[in-house]
Amino acid sequence: MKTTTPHSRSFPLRRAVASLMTAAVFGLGTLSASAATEMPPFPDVTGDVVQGDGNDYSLKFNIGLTQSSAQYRGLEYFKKIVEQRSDGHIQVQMFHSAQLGDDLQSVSALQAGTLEMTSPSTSPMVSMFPQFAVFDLPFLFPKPEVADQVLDGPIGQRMLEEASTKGLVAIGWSENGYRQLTNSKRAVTKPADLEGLKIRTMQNPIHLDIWRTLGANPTPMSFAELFTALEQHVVDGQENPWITIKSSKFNEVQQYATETNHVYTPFITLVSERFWNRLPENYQQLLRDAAKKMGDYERHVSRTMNDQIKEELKSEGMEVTELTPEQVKVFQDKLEPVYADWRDKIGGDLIDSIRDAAANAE
Ligand code: KDG
Repeated sequence: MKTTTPHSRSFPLRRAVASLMTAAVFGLGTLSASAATEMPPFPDVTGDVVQGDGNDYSLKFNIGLTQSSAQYRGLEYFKKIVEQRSDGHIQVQMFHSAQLGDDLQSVSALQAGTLEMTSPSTSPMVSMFPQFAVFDLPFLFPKPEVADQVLDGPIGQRMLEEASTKGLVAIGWSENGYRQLTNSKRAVTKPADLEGLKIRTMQNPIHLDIWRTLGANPTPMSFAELFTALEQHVVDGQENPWITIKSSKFNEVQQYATETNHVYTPFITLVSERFWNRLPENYQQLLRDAAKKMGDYERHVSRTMNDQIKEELKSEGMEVTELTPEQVKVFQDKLEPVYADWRDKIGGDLIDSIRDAAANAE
């Protein structure tokens, strides 16, 4: 187990000055994480201009994470592809930080036809699509390649088809990522350290089950309310990927982090069926192509940034605990009952097919 706490508390001021200077030099838009850690460059937009029906279309795409997230970077690339390959006949307006609502509000807005696109986490949508719960099982995806195999393979394709209902059209996957625990009370190296800690979870029954089984006191809450709840100590901790901890500034209200990698969360790219049905087929295919390219690039950004950002969080004063394989095993063993609880509801075949994929990827 490794613990690092190198820096003094005056860091935010020095950092702000440094970022301002960097932003001045490179004229970068956002002043947050990207100033410190460069996002991989956008791939060139390839493919011919797609013929439409002569009409112009504008689509609003709303996400819950900030402008400094890998998700927003992916969305910027999506906008480039769609606008360039539609020769400007489709205009994409980007909204971040739940400006037009959180995940569930955005999904409802798609169904109502007041919003055209969004990319929620699968976790809050388990009540609508129970099969998504498989992604919330702890330690099911030992490495990102297994997630890619599942999402880009028959299982992922079938889930997109099954989720293309209830006023929604599901056209692609991207990555929220591997989740890490943070809290404001103490370093956590074993389940016993979670005793009495109030942990915020996504609005998802398996995540509640996970943290209850580990001995913590879980509270479901929308992501849009999380920073304030941490800042006001309504909850002691939360769990999200490193890039979200940084881009949402959780490290400014959380002193301790434990690298648990306990769940891999995907984003699913959704379109309002009302908007979709107005589009000519060529433009429907263009959105599918762009969603695929956005997903591939966004995963690349997320994975490229992950370790860099963990090191940055350490250098910014966060006490990061990196568990040994033996310590991870203690969490895994403690969570085995979660599999027993959810196997039948999710479907043993689906779980076993992913476990097989994981075993073959070893
Ligand atoms: O829109 C952001 C959400 O997708 C959110 O679910 C992110 O991982 C998340 C969380 O913890 O809520």
